[in-house]
Amino acid sequence: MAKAKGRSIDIATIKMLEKAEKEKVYTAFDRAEVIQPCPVGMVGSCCKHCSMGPCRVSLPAGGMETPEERRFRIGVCGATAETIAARNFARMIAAGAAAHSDHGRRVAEAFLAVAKSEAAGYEIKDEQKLLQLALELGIDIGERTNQEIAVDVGEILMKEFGRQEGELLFLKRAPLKRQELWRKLGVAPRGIDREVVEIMHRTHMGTDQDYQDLIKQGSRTALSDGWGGSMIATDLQDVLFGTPAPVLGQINLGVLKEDEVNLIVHGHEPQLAEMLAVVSQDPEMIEYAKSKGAKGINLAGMCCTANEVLMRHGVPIAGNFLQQELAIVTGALEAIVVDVQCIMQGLADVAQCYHTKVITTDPRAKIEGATHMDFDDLNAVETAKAIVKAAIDNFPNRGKNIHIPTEKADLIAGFSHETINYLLGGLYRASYRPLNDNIINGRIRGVAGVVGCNNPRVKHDDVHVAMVKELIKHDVLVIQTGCSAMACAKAGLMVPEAAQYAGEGLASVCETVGIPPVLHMGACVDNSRILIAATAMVKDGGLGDDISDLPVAGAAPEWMSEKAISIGQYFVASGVFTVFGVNWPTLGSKEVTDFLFKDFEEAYGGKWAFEPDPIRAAHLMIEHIDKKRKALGIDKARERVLYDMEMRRELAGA
Ligand code: SF4
Ligand code: MSK
Repeated sequence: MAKAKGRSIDIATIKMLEKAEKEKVYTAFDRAEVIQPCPVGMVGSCCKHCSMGPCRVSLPAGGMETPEERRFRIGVCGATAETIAARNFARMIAAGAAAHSDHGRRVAEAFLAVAKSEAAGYEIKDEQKLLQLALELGIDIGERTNQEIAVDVGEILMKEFGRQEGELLFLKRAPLKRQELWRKLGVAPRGIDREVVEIMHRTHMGTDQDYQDLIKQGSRTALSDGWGGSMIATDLQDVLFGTPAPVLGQINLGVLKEDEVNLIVHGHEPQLAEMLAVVSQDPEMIEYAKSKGAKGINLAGMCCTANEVLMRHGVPIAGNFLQQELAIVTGALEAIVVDVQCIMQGLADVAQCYHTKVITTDPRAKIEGATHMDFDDLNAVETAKAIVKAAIDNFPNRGKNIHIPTEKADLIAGFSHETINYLLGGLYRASYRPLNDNIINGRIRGVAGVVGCNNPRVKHDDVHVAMVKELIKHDVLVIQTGCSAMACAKAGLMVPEAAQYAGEGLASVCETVGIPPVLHMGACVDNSRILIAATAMVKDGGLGDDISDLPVAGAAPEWMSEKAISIGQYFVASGVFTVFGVNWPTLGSKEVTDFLFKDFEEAYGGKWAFEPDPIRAAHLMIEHIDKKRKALGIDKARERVLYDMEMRRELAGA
C-alpha cells in the first residue's frame, strides 16, 4: 500500500498498482525502478551517431573541470559536449515534429478522401470552419459545394508537408512582429518534411558542429510543427469531426463497467476513434454484445485519442499515459485498440496475464504479441465493426479476478479557441476583449498553458496538480492539453466548482462567465490552439504587439515524450517562457543550457527553464507573468483588486 501510494496521487491508480502487485504483474512503475536512467544519456552527453563511438563525454564527478580536462572531454571525431548535447536535442525536436506532422498528414489524407466521397461513413461536420479556412487560403467559394471547396483546402494543406521553398502558409496567422522576427532570425520554416530531414542531415556525423546553428534549425523545425503539422491536424480535424464545444464528461478507471464489453481506444489520431464511437452504438453490435452475455458496449478513451472523442462525442476517459497498463489490470477490459504514439510495448506483456486483446490498427505501429487489424479510412465502418466484434467475442473470456475502481470525476472539456471567443464575447461580438480587460484590470494575473505527459520518474499526476493549483491560487488562468489535462480533471479542477481553489480575482471571473479556472483545450496537436489563442490576445489589443509581450507562460511538468520537446521549442520560439520538470536533456553542456535558458530570451523573447519542483516552477511562471505585466504598465492595476459590491456588479455586467 505504502509503495503504491508513493507512486501516484490518484486513488484509482493506487488501487490498481496494489492489485498488480498481488497478481505479480509488472508495469511501467516497476520497470522504472529496475531500469535506472543512464546518467550520461540523461544530460545529453552520449553520442552514437557513428561507429567510432558511442562516445560518452560526461562531466567529471562534481561537475567541475579544468580547461585542460575539457580538451579531452570530446568524441573520437572531436565533437564537443556542446555539439553532442545540441545534436541530441535537435534530434528530439525532429522526432517530435515528425510524429505530430505525420499525424497531420494522415488527417489530411483522410480529409481529402472524405472530400472526394471516397471514405463512406465520414462527412464534413463544421461548414463554417471549412469556409473560413477556404477564405484564409484564398480559395474561391462562389456557388461551389462544400466538397469541392474541401478538395482545394485539402490539396493546398497537403502540399505544406512537401513544400521546398517559401514559408508555411499558417505562419501568417502569427502576430506581424513575430513573423518579421522569424524571418530576421532565419527560422521561418519552408516545408514541414524539409525541416525534419535537414535536422537529420545536419546531425549526421561530421556535418553541423556549431551548437547555436543546430539549435537554430531546431527552432525552425519545431515551428514547422506548431504552426504547420499540428495546426493542420487540428484545423482539418475540426472541419471533419466538428470544432469542440464545452461538453460534460467523466474521467478515470471508474468509467469502465462490470456488465458491459469494455473497449478502450488509445493513441492520437481521431479517425479510428470517431468511427468506433459510432459503431459501438450500432443496435446490431449492441445486440451482438447481448448475445455474448454483456448488457452493452462501453467505449472509453486513453491518452490524446481520449481527449479527441471526449470533446466531440462525450466518450469518457479511462485515464492518462501511466494508466494504460492499469486498465488491463482491472481484469474487465476486453480490448485496447491503439493507433500511434505513447503506446507502451508493455501492454502486450501485461495483457498476457489477463484476457485483454491488444489490437494494433495502424500499419506504422505494430507490436509483437498484439493482434493487428488494419483500420482503413476508405472502409472505416466495416473495419471498425470488425474491431468492435473482436472485443465482444472476447467478453466470455473474462477471468474471475475483476476489480474496477469506483473513482471517476466530472469534467468540462472542449474549450477550443472558437469556444473561448464565443464564451467571453458572446455570439455577435465574439472576441478575447473580456479576457484582455480582466488581465489588464488585474482580476486575472495572466495565462499559463500546462501540458504534457506522465513520467514514472516522478509521482504520477502529483506535479501537474500541485503546479496548476498553485497557479490558479495566484489568479493565473490555466489552459491544458494532453495527459496533463487529464491529471487535473481527475483532481476535480475542470468543473466550475474548482473556482474555490482560485484566487479571488480569477474566481470572480470564472463565476461570472461560468467557466472552470482550468480549461481543457484538447490533445497534444491542439497545443496549436494555444498559439492561436495567444495570437488572438495580441490582436485584441492592450497587451503589447507580440506573443512575447503577453503575461503568459508554459509548462510540461511531467514530460517524457520527444513531442513535448518539439512543443516546448515552438512555444519558446513563439515568445513564451516555458518550464519543464523531471529532467533536462542538455545539462551535460553548460553552454547549450545557458543558450536555451538565457540567451534565447534576447533573441526570441521566450526562453526555457528547468525546475522539477512544481511550486517553485509555478512561481517562476508567476514571476515571468509579473515581469510582463510590469513591462506593459499594468502591474499597478493588480495591487488595487479589492472587491466591494459595486465592483462585483460592474464585473457581472462586463
Ligand atoms: Fe563519437 Fe563523433 Fe561518432 Fe559521435 S559522431 S559517436 S562523437 S565519433
Ligand atoms: S498522449 S505525448 S503522454 S501528453 Fe498525447 Fe500524453 Fe504526452 Fe503522449
